Amino acid sequence: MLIVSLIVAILCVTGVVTRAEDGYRLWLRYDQLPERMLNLYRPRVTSVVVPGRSPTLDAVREELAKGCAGLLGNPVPVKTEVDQDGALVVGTPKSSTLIAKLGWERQLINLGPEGFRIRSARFGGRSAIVIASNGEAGALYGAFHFLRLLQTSHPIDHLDISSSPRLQLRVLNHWDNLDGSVERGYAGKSLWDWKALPETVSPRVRDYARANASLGINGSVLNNVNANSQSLSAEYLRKAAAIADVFRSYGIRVYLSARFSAPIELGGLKTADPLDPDVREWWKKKADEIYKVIPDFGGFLVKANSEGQPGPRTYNRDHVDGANMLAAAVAPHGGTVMWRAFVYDAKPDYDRAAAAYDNLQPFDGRFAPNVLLQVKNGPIDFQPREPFHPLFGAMPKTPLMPELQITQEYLGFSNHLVFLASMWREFFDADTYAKGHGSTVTKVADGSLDGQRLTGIAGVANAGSETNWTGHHFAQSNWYAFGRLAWNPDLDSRRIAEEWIRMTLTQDNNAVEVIARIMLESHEAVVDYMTPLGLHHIMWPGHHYGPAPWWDDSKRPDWNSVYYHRADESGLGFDRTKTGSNAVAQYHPPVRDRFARIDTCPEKFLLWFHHVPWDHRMQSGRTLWDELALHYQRGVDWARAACKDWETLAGVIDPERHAEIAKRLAIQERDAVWWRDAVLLYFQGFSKRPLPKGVEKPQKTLEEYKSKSLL
Ligand code: GCV
Repeated sequence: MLIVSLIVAILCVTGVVTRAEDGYRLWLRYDQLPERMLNLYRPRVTSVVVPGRSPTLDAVREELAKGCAGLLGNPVPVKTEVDQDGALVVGTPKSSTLIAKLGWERQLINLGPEGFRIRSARFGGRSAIVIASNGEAGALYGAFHFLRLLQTSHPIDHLDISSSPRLQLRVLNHWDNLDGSVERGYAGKSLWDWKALPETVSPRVRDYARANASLGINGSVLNNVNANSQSLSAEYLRKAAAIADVFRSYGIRVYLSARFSAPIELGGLKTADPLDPDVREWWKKKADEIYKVIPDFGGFLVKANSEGQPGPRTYNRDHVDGANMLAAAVAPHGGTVMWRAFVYDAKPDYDRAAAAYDNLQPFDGRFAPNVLLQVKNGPIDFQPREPFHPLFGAMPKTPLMPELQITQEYLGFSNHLVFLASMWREFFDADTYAKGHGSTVTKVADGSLDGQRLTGIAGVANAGSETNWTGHHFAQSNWYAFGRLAWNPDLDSRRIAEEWIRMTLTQDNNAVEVIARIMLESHEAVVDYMTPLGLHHIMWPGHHYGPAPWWDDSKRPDWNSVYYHRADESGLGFDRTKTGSNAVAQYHPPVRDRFARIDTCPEKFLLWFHHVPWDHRMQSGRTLWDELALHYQRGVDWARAACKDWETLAGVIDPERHAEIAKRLAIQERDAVWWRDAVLLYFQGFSKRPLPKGVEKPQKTLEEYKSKSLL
């Protein structure tokens, strides 16, 4: 004990252990950098020069002064001119004559109002670093980018960086209810204290905006897609406006989820039929009212005719009628409508995976120009792994906006460490073959495949009222990764992980290596212990935590696990080929053909597309049953190893976060074992085969696993 205390004391003195941390500062900690970097940076960053006054320029100045001073461990004064080497000059050609004189107009125009240029320059013989943009938001993004360079120990002596976002609308979707609860939220209550608003706006709102701006996120939908009409009432609009007032300086627009039946509930109309002139007029007036209090309002997000929500089909109209009516209401103000494609009917013998495509694809080319179709990454519902949604590549005349889920509804809530960048990378890189080889989802999303004028991406937020924002400290990395990929969907997962680790956890090179490995392996590992080989939707119903492959009690067949895995004595998996639902036909031919043949279907999607005999020979030479069991065991082995690896980092990571993360890793290990045992015991009832060598005996009986959920 004495030795341990002594070691910790030495580490503290040498600065290896930082003070205890609660995670509130996210990746914007700005603690002093290691000595080796200070010597390099200090002479190059001596003052901050941000001419001009505006809320955004003030935010830039404040962030840089605070960030640089913290990182460099000495004051970095704010000045009005360049009077020594090492000035950081920031702004737009309008706000700064220094920048105007550089002659960068053309380059800055090409980068757009959100793009930026960071370059080493000289003013009157003095060395400086310029962060310039044609818009103030771009200057802010550039400032955060520069801070990231320092935070990640990037050389800064010969800077020449140009960057602009690949997608226009980079939006977080909050599934936050007006009573403060959050649907699928695992980090406390809503960030928005509706009761206290508009008089009181929590300081967290500003810190949330800063965090988003540091990534380039420029929109936030404040309320749940399962919307309450009240959010559009005059009272709640004033509350939303108070939030928008804080967001504005950080380049973030407020959006609202609109309940389609609001004209009835709020307006007292008899119908919400989108072709009814009174209904159209109501929405137009509502939009006018919103823009009066929120002049830069982004627009509406709509979940219509899905999971009990009202929509145009309630009135025998179609999705185009509904979306275009709302689009017409916000168009005069420059607003957009994000219409969700998450629509699936409960018809007999229907394949849910085919539903969104069947419902929406026929409308390609008919939506108004300010409508985006918001499509989940996969055809079912944010599963640990899904093939890409077949709508990507199937609607060339419609801007498609991917919807990713940052909150871990099906991925162990805020208890499991899963770095989602790897999963999203797989999605972005998927080749739709819509226009031949190389027609990746990225190109559909960034509009380059079909020449879209409007582009966007949405992430279902994982931030809540808990001090560290996301529950699990590592869940912060998924918010971070979403923002980075929204800016540049080509970014490499390792780079994102390493940036986040250095900014958030540690600068220790060995620790960065260990943590990056854990993060990069985590998605595959979680798939291994939850739903390997293409299994999906076998979670406990309702809350979706833990396994319940036996579930068959829900009133809708497609809310039952047995609907998805189709286990019987002959084998396992959902046949989506010609002999089954033929949902595979929704993909373009080379993809379709590869998925449709059992011998060419990637094994990670095998049970998604095929009902496979238990003795089917896998690429490894093993039978399906043995392979499946070994995947589950591999997931458990990884969870155990992650706990051990994490232990070795005590003394490198601050004790507070180290202990909290260790606790959650222990839960993850327990859950992985539970998943393995429950699923294998259940499927063994069909396969009638013994567990292969190397797979541990289950810890409980199947009945015990069935008797209560893991939560
Ligand atoms: C907001 C899934 C979730 C629901 C969610 C829905 C959606 O079904 O379980 O909580 O509702 O997706 O994306 O609309």
